[in-house]
Amino acid sequence: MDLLRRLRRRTHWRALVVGSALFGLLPLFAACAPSNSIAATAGLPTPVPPSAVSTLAPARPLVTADPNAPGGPQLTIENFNFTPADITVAAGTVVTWTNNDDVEHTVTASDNSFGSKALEAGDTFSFTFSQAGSYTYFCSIHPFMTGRVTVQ
Ligand SMILES: [Cu+2]
Repeated sequence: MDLLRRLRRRTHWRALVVGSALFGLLPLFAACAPSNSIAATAGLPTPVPPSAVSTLAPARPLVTADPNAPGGPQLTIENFNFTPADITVAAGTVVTWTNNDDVEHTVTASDNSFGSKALEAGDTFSFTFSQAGSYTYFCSIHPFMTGRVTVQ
């Protein structure tokens, strides 16, 4: 009887040692595991990869340009937006874009019928829309930036 009790006690002791050893190793395994996620910093929004951002429509301020302005409507590129993003003009109108951002942008037609070089801060690009139609364009550096000129 005494032997059996001693044996049981030893088994309990062994289980305790093995158990604590395993649990003690757990944080080590967790620390060694490759971390694919970036923890959000307190107070900051969770980071979103650029590929996800490009699927979102950028916020567009409700600003209009005078389509009949002398010399043609003046559009701006500001805060990664073409402003206004949508404009309707008469055939033969010269449309001018001015880059007001500190980063380069382009004005690139979706059908490649017109296109600017990389516009630095303050640079302008003008195009004469002589044919009626709907012309969508984007920035080739930031393809989520889109706009449209409708020519009547
Ligand atoms: Cu751009």
